[in-house]
Amino acid sequence: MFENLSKNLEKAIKSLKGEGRITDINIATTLKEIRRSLVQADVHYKVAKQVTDAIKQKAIGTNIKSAVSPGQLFTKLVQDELAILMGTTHTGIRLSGNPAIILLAGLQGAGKTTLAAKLALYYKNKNKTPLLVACDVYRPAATDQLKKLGEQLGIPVYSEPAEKNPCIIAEHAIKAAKHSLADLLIIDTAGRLAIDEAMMQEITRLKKQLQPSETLFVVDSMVGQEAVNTAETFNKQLDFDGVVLTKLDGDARGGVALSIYNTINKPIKFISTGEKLQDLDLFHPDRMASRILGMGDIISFVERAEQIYNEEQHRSLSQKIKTNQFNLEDLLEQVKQIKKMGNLKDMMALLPGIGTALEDFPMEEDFFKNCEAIILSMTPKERTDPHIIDRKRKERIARGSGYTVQDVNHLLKQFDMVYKVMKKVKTGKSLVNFSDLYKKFT
Ligand SMILES: Nc1nc2c(ncn2[C@@H]2O[C@H](COP(=O)(O)OP(=O)(O)O)[C@@H](O)[C@H]2O)c(=O)[nH]1
Ligand SMILES: [Mg+2]
Repeated sequence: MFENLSKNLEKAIKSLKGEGRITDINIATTLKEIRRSLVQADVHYKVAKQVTDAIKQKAIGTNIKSAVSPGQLFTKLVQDELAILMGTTHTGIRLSGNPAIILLAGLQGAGKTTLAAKLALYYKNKNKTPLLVACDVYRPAATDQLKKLGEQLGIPVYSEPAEKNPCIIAEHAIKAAKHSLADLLIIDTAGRLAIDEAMMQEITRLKKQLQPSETLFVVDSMVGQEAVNTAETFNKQLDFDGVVLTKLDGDARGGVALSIYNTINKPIKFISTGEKLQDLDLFHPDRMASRILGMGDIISFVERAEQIYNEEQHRSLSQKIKTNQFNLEDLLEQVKQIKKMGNLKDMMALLPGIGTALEDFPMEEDFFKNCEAIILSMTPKERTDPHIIDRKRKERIARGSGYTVQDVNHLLKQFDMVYKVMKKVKTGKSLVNFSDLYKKFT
């Protein structure tokens, strides 16, 4: 996410690292580089200038304590300014009313239907009982898409194929929710390729009728500056509550995330970072800022991991890592858990330190498929003590799992690498114990 921006900002700040103190002169180049990085990321140059002016003012006025290098101080100042630009702190989602209603709006292809399903999953995991509502009445395929997603998640979808008025469908959906004891309606609506009057009227009517507790504007972050303009138009008409940025896993440059709050003064509430239904995070400006500066976003990682792991598992895993007893059985368990969390590389990127430690680690999806089958063909003894696996055992395991000896070797080599990373992490800042981490950062 925002790789170029991160790289450029890091480079800009690095150029300052050697300096003993901050002066007007020695930060001039760094500030220019920061401004340039922001503009390259598609941030309006006026906004970029505003950011660097603020950083300059604070930097010049700060006494550097001996414990902090100018580079560190500068990183902190840039981080703070980026966070301010994106809204400073997280703005919560309000779910009031019974059922509570979330209305989604945005152009076609923005990711509304996908988001509807992601939100339903997100709130189901928080013990809500969601009902998805198909109000895109123009394309039958849109209802099918939502139904398929609902089926996948085991979450009901309300639709009326014969009804062409989304306001009526929504009204019936409220009755259906009350009847089925659903306490959260998530309403997927129709978008157009570009803004048009009919679409605006329809969504405005829906909002007026439903009085949702959250009206979210969904926008594709890869569209760049144009997305900010679209948000402005929607906001004028609809006065929505917050923004959801989608497709941040793509090659979005970051401009939308950095400019949208500044332009329309509405908070970004969620970010969607992949096609998998788990790829949804609450948006925290401060965390995003530290992530952009390559400092990782541990808290989001922990939050997602927390949905999957339980305390007991944390404890026994971290104990094993501490005592170097992490074995293939644990790896198998980890692989299963990681699969549930979504894309592993993305998850790892959230971790400072681990992200770079695992950079050269070949984590193809195939590895995980092979991994499960191969480990399952091992005896318990082999799983806890992989060193005993000799050529003969490898042949047996290969036969049993339907893979080749080469595959078994590959897996064992990978395990060895994971083992080494675990040891490294253990001796470093111990980032693997999720529960400790969570306590530390919240
Ligand atoms: N990579 C990626 N693809 C996404 C994301 N959100 C949605 N998509 C894809 O974008 C396309 C359009 O999404 P859809 O939900 O149908 O958009 P809608 O027209 O607004 O309902 C689909 O192919 C989705 O799979 C995301 O966060 N990352
Ligand atoms: Mg749709």
